[in-house]
Amino acid sequence: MIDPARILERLTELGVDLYTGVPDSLLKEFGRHVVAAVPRGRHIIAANEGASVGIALGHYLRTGRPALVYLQNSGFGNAVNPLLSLADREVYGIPMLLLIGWRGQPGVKDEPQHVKQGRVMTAMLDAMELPWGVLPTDPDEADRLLTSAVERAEADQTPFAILVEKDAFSPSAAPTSQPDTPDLSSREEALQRLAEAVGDDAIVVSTTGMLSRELFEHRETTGRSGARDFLTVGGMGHASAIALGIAKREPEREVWCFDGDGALLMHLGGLAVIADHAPRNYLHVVFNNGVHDSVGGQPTSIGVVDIPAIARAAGYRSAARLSDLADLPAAVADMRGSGGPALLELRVRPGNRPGIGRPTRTPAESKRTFMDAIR
Ligand SMILES: Cc1ncc(C[n+]2csc(CCOP(=O)(O)OP(=O)(O)O)c2C)c(N)n1
Repeated sequence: MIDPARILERLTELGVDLYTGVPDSLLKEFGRHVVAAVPRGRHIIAANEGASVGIALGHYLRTGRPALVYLQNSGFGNAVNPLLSLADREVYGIPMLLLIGWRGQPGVKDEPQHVKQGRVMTAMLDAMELPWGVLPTDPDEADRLLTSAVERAEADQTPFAILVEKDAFSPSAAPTSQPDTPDLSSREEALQRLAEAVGDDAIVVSTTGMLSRELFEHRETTGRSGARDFLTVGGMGHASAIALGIAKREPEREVWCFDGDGALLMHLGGLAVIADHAPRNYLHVVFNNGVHDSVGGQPTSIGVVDIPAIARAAGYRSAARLSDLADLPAAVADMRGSGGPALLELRVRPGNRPGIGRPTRTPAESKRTFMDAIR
């Protein structure tokens, strides 16, 4: 295993002085170290992976130095467009390092949504004609790879990808800094109370990460089938669009999207399209814990955002914020009363109960059950 501090030191020696990306569970220890050790002026957690390529590109234009972009391979698709149509050596030719958490690496057991992306990862890099390597777990070899990656990126004016395998990093010595929010409920408790207030007849589209796992577990422990839940296990940021697609063709039932703040920011433009097109049965709840909780608790930029104000400005019929779960039934009644698209920001604290289960149905089974249950 490699100490994240050592990687950061080596990158600094190599002249890499901007860090940007979207957090990943495999890069959790590296990310924790970057949050603690790199000053805010040199570390930008981006809304999505494509935006972090943009930030790295801008940084290079002004400084002539490569930035490091970190991401989970789930988010590589978001980065493909700016990589190929801007940073590529046949376009502007922008040196940068891509540090990619390799979920679903062949031979390593992982969740269904990671298996295909993991398997095609190196073929995608080859097809894109990007130079790449796998981060060695021996620290000296890792140093050598980083050195040659920066040299190659600069000599060939190209992004260089470094794949990171599971458990490559040793735990960072950096302290975890989480927002201090003792008065707020946990996401799990808020979710359970919301699920009860929403009732069993509605359709629920839940966002990527822990929230979907918590919803699945809640349905199991309360003896519900969860048949009308669609768990957005991959495609982070798209739960609200999926809910829109369903709601457009759903004449009777309510369609609820249970979203996260990181996921909301990832494709924030969707709010305007929802406001423009969603029918009255579209009801949107954002569980705002201020962080990417599911992959290690790194902050999102939601702290500077007034979510209800943004929703209203985008054209939602109503929007509100709630911190005390005692007010939840009234808030749900208000959303129903105003009609959708309506948004509720639910302030919750970061963190999850250890040992939350994972969906036991395959995605294909869930799809069939869901389609049968809502037809
Ligand atoms: C496109 C993409 N990028 C990154 C990830 C990794 N990832 C999974 S969950 C998650 C955090 C989600 O944060 P948020 O929406 O705020 O929900 P929370 O985990 O805080 O409940 C991330 C970054 C992913 N699955 N897909």
